[in-house]
Amino acid sequence: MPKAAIATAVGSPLEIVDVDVADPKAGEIRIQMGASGVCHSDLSVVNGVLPIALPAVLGHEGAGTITQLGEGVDNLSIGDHVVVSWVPQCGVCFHCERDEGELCEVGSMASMSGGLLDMTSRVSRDGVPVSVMAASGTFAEEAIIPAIGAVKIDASIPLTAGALIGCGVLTGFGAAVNTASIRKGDTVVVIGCGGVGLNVIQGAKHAGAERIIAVDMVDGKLATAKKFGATDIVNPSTDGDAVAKVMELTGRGADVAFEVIGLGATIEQALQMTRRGGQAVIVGVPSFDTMLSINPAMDLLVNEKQIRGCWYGSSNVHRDVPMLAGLYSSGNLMLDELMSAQISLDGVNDAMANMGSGEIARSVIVF
Ligand code: PAD
Ligand code: ZN
Repeated sequence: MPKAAIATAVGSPLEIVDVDVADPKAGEIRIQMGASGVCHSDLSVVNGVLPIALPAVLGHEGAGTITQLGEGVDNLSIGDHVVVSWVPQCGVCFHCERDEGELCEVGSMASMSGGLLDMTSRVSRDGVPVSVMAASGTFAEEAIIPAIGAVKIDASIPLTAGALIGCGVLTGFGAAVNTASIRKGDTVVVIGCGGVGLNVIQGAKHAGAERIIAVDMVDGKLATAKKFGATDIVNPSTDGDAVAKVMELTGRGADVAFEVIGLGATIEQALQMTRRGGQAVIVGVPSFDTMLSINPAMDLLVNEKQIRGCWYGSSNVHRDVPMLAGLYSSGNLMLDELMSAQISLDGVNDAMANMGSGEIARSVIVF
């Protein structure tokens, strides 16, 4: 029986248990998980910030090897290495046709349901169904996922690197390259320099940003941010108010400010740090009852600022995963540097507890 890390109640540590994983239905595949990153969104389920039906196998940043094909899957083969997409993308719905794959109608419903495309999960424990996070559930030795949620990568790419692409990189890099409108020479601010924020930084650099101001409360995170391309660093716990500091550094504010934490206060800061005519991009996931205090007349009208959300880096995974894997292969995407610790499935609770540490960018479970 495969082992999986499941959340049973909000506020309780994940339990490592044996689970049953049924055969893939039509249009699904079984994968043997090779690696899974530990993302803040997993911790947000444990904290109750992200509501999903429990018990549930957590994990949504994974890559593995296909071991079984459900009926009708003819574009993938047993033995293929695949990155798991936590929004399965059908390619033909209203949103996919408009290059908004991250909003795929079929995949979004599944992603929120705790199950797969038919809203049911293939995982159970002692006969009781167990949900899977985001149509994936990558904290498990085996998973059944929709075939449209799998993207083949070259076997030369380590599955650890593939896993990181699956959430943190697609989201962060995509926030800079797809969601935001960064122009060559722009000044950007990235508030929150964890696993996702570091990828916003490397994406912003790739998009041609000249000045990248990293904001974080932990010096170790800021030191890593510099390695990923930050040109300036601000630690509000020692440098004082982050908005004032960014204004002092930039004169008029940033062309684009990204919030990559998930707090109302820092989202408001991102908007305040944005220059007239600039853009604030929300990447961090706040609790669902968070409300903002913004001044529509001044900020949105007179100063013509834009505020927009970023779901999954506005990524078309079938296009962007191979593109990112290619950048990694050619030495133009830092993935090995992102993986600060390789752990076993048993270490997942410690990894979540250590997420705030300055030494950790991303912990990766290796199966
Ligand atoms: P992380 O815990 O690795 O990083 C968060 C960073 O924020 C850490 O470096 C903290 O030190 C820093 N931080 C916390 N509070 C403050 C503060 N008040 N001021 C400045 N810095 C602070 O998380 P992550 O990078 O894995 O995820 C970041 C967020 O992105 C989180 O909310 C997660 O749920 C969200 C996310 N969104 C999507 C999406 O599609 N939009 C996808 C994946 C993750
Ligand atoms: Zn994630």
